[in-house]
Amino acid sequence: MKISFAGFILCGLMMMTKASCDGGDDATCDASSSTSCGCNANRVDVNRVASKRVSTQHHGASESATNGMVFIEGGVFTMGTDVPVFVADGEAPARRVKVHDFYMDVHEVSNADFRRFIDDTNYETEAESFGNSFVAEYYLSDDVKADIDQAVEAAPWWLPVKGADWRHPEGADSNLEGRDDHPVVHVSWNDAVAFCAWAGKRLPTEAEWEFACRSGKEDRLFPWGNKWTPRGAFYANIWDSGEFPVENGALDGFAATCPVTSFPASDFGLKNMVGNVWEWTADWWTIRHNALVLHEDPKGPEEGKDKVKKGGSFMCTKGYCYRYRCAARSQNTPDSSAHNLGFRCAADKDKRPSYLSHIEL
Ligand SMILES: [Cu+2]
Repeated sequence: MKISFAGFILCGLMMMTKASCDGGDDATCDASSSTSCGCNANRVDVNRVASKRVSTQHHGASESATNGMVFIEGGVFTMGTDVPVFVADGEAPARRVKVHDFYMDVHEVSNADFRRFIDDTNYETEAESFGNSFVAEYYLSDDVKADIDQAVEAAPWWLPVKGADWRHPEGADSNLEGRDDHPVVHVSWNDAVAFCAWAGKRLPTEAEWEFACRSGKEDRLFPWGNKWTPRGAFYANIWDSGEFPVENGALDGFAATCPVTSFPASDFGLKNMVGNVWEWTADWWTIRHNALVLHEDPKGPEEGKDKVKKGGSFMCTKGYCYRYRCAARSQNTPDSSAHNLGFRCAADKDKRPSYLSHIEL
């Protein structure tokens, strides 16, 4: 069985730093807690990644095979923040960034969309080939939990669950019934790249993603502003109440994923940019940024170990993992997959495939 436990050792260590972030003002969360496993569950043996890629040729995608996209007019914006919550995540410094026009998926890629890709290509996701993926204990049945090895049981809430993959989000005894319009999860960065290529799209760069998230607003935490629930309304799906990771109040209506069509769209017409599931971006991870120059369509480092993910997920909580902000970021190895990690695609202005009309799910 190919399960790597190193990630859990990391998680275990990070657990010990949890207290520094709990309960208090998040702006004081110290650097050591920034890689908390609330956000990360990495595969460690990255060697297996390169062997499996589908053809990047776009074949068979039809009008109904993809989410709708919105045209996003480029511009200059402030990326990152000078008031970082997680210093070690490289949220700071704020720097001026220019992005050119592009298209962005309105929604996170849904299970229905992903199924079209699989039916068309017979692509096998990395979670399927590894035979497991990461799910938090809170979401598992007793049967599934009983089947998890002792060594893992002793670790924190992220568990490598046998048989967990995009069709079985909570392990072998789960399925997608009633969740066609939920975001696909347990997709690695490599899987996401394969899907986007099939759809004639690509992953957004981190800069594009954050520009899209901010939807024209400067110096705001969320796509809609600074208040989490303006006038008492919910705009996104996080672990909003209850003691993480054992009690989930789900005041926003969802303890796990929600339909990708849920909640109001941003001023740019995008849904669930923060919360619901983490979204892969194209960029390699770095925490070093130069605030002295204007960056034009930055694409991140040439190489790296981890890929950047943005937006936070249904598992993010303010007291523990306040990463459902546009400036927040986290990282995973490109072969990693998890219950709260999905993606959406972007496309170049001049490469917009003809079938990408505005289709609502
Ligand atoms: Cu988080």
